[in-house]
Amino acid sequence: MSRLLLSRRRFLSVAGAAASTVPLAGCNALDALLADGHPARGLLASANALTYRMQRLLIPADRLAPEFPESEIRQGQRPNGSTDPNDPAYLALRDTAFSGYRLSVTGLIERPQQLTLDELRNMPSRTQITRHDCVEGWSCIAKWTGVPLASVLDEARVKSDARYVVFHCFDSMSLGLAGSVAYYESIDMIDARHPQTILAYGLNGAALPVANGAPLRVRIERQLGYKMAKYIRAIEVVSSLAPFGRGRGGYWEDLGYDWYAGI
Ligand SMILES: Nc1nc2c(c(=O)[nH]1)N[C@H]1C(S)=C(S)[C@@H](COP(=O)(O)O)O[C@H]1N2
Ligand SMILES: [Mo]
Repeated sequence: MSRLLLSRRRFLSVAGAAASTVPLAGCNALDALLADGHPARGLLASANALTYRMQRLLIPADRLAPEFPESEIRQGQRPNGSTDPNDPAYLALRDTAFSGYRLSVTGLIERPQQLTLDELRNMPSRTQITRHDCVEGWSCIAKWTGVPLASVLDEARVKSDARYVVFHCFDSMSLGLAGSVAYYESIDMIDARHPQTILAYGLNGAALPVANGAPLRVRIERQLGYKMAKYIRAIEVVSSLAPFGRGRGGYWEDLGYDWYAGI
């Protein structure tokens, strides 16, 4: 048994070493190596596909990320990325304490939903104290409260051809001269149904602050920080990621980050 575990770890670290040719540039920095058309790109993309397949193959789908006692919460959750969106639709909702907010759930489901915050808060909730790891090299332990994404998906009745859940956000990100695009992210159905994957509306015992993604942000505890979309406007269940952005599954992925950011 221990031999099996050892070789599994070894195997993962080999897969990880291949994938880690992707430099861990910060959330704010991009590397020319990752630019479109660079020959390293295809290699990096296939290293990520390998990591993804290996982790999915070798790690049980429902393995939990570590959870911590209250005493480990040393500071507030450090806000990062967008912290104060100024998109008009967002500002209008924020100014009314999000009373007009509706989470739209669409795509490959039988029952499209428009959920208010009260409806989300009235569903069974989960609270977890977990560590958030950002590619910039910092981490934070915080307590998150929200509704399991699996419950929302069950209400919506997911169709059998569903493969991914896409999160559409309110905040737009600058692409320099190319203008701006809305932040978006995506995960597979395994992470979507993972018991610790929650749509969080609470942080450290209070309402989720604007800086951390109010009114709703996702927690995907076995992946890196950039996967955890804040300011969620809509959830779309899909069979392909090709139609969104540049087709790589997320704002940062379209700029070169790994789609599968498993930790
Ligand atoms: N909508 C949106 N979600 C986002 C981001 C963002 O800029 N916009 N930044 C990501 C990154 S890089 C990190 S580390 C976390 C930061 O979450 P926090 O502000 O609660 O620490 O949110 C992620 N989700
Ligand atoms: Mo991050």
